[in-house]
Amino acid sequence: MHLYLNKTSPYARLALVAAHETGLAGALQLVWTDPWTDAPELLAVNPLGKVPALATDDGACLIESDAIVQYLLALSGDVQLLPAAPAQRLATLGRLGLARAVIDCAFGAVIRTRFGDAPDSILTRRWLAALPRAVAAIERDLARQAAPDRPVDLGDLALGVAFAYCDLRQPQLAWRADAPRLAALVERVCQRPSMVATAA
Ligand SMILES: N[C@@H](CCC(=O)N[C@@H](CS)C(=O)NCC(=O)O)C(=O)O
Repeated sequence: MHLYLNKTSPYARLALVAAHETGLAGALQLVWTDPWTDAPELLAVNPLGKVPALATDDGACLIESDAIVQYLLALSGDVQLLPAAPAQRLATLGRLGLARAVIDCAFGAVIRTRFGDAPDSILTRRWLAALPRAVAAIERDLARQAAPDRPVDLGDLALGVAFAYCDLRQPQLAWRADAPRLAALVERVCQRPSMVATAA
């Protein structure tokens, strides 16, 4: 299988982290590409020209990080990262959703500015203003739910990816100040081999 990705994409990183966590990293050939250049080989796999994109050995193409992660979980038979029991699944998906939303806002603000929007444009300000609220919600969620010795799941990995990206691209967020539980979780997640191997 070929995984098209670039170094700093948090979406691509989440897919690659899932590959490491499920033991499938060795089955992937990584194709490093700059999605903004519309490279024909990327467009052949993802007509939208975004990373990550996965091409299977029999020619199927899969786009969108969530879909790629789901496929890797199914392929590996992993049952821990996305627990089946409804209560646990709800908790995992809750963290995953918040993490994905943080990535969308943090990345969206970066990319709008990079492509010429004023840093104080309405959308950029809206997305950046959402980030501290998301941090507070995640901190409340962790206070309510998380058993400290709970196995790491997909929601936790996504939080690690999301806030590592914030550290890289939105350092002014200083999200650790009011979120000790989130800080501890991200610290723990970032020490995992999957995160170390995929650091930008
Ligand atoms: N919803 C997509 C987002 C992917 C995405 O926006 N990737 C960025 C890199 S971080 C990209 O390739 N952008 C190129 C473009 O939008 O043309 C996913 O979850 O995979």
